[in-house]
Amino acid sequence: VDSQPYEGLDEWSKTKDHRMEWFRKARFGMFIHWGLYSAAGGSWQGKQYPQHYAEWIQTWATVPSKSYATELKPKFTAAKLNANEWATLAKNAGMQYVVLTSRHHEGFSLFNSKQPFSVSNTITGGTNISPKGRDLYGDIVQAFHKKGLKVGAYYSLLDWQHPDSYEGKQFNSELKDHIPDRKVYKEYLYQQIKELATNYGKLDILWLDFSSKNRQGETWGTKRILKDLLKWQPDIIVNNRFWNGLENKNGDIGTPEKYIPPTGLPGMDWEVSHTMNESYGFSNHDSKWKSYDQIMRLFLETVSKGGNFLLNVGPDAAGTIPEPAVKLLHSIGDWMKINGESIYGTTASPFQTLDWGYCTQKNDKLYFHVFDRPKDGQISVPLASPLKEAYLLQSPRHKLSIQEGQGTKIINIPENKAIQWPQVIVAKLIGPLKVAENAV
Ligand code: FUL
Repeated sequence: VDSQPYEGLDEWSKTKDHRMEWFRKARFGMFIHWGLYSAAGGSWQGKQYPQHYAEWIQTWATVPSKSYATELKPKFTAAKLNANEWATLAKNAGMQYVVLTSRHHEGFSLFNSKQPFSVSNTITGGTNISPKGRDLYGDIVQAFHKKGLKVGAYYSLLDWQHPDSYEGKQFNSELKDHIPDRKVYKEYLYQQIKELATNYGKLDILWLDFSSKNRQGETWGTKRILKDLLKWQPDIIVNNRFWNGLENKNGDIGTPEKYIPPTGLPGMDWEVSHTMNESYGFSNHDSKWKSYDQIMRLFLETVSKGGNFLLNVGPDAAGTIPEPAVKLLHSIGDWMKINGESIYGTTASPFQTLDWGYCTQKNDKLYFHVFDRPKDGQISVPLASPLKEAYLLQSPRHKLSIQEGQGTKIINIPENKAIQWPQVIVAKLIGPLKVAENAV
C-alpha cells in the first residue's frame, strides 16, 4: 500500500493538482490541540507526567475512561473561549489555514456529533454535546471561515473511549468481557467524518491521525470514506495518516512531526507540524518555550525545503492560548507583514545548504533569509546566472552591491537594521536560474 497514492480511487489522483493549489501557496498554518486533556494539563492526581504530548495523559497516567466525564469534562469550561480572537491571532501571524482537533485519541468530540460513544454519551448517558451544549468546533470553524482562512479538521482514527475501537478496553474495566465489533467502529468513523464534512460548510483538509503497522487501510474503512468524502467536499485534501508510517507516500500530504526531513519529501507535498514548547496539548508544567529565533529557523528551514509549516497552539481548558504562544505569534506576524512575499507561493531553495541561512524562490526572484550575517557583511551564493539587482525586502529601493566571486555571487548586506529578524534579501535574476556546480 505504501507507495500507491489513491490506488483504485482515480478521482483522487485526477483532481490532486487542483485540490492542492491553495495549499502549495499557503505555506503557513495554525494547529490547535484542544480537548478534555487540556483540562488535565499534563498532570493527574497531583502528579506531573511527561511535558510533551500532554494530550496523551490517559495513557501516561492510565486515566480510567469514566474520569473523563466525571472529572475532566466539568473542568473543561471553555469559559474564556473567544474564537474570533483565535482566528485574528492566526490571521495576523500570517497564517493561511487552521487545523483543529475535532476529536483526539481520548474520544471526546469537540463538535456536535450525533454518534454514540462520545465521552458524554456512554458514560453519563448525556446527549453528546460539548460543554453547555455549545458546539465548540462549529464556533471556532465559523470564526476562521469569517477571517477567510482555510479550515482543516484533525480527526483521530484511534479512540480510547469507544468500546469497539482497538484500544477502548484498556481504560474501561466495564468492558473487560466485551468483544469489540470492528464493524460498529468503522461505521462510527464513517458517520463522524460525514458529520464533519457535511455540517460545517467548507472543509479544506481532513487531517487523520494515525495508522500504524498493524492497522491501516481497511482497518478504518478507508476506501468507503474516501469515495464519499470527495462527493461531500470535492476540493478536500487528506493527509497521509490513513496509511502506515509518518512518511508514507499516500494521501495528498506527508506529515513529518516535530521533524524537518533533511532533503524534504521528494515527489510529495508535505507539511511539518511543530510545537512552540514541547507539547501539542496544553501542559501546566511545560515551560520549554522555543525562542522567536528557534521558531523562525524551523519555519524558514521547512519552507526552504518545500514544506508547509503547521505551528501548534494548545489552549487551556478555559480556552486561553498561553501568553508565550501569543507573543511568539505576534512577533512572527510582525515579520510576515514585511516579508510574507518571501514565503507565500514560493518553492524550495535551489541550493543545498547555505552557511548564513535559507532560501526560497518565486518567478524571477530568490529570497535569502539571513540569520547569521557574516562579519564582513558579505553573503556568498553559489549562483552561476547573472543577477539584475538585489535589495532588502523591507526597503526595495535601497539596492545592494553585487560582486562576482569564484563561481559565486557575493552580495553586500548592510548592518542588521532588520525591523524584525531575520533579514530578507531579494535577488532578481535576469535569465533562467543556474546553480554554480563548482562554487568555492
Ligand atoms: C500524533 C498524536 O498522537 C499526537 O498527540 C499529536 O496529535 C500529533 C500531531 O500527532 O501522532
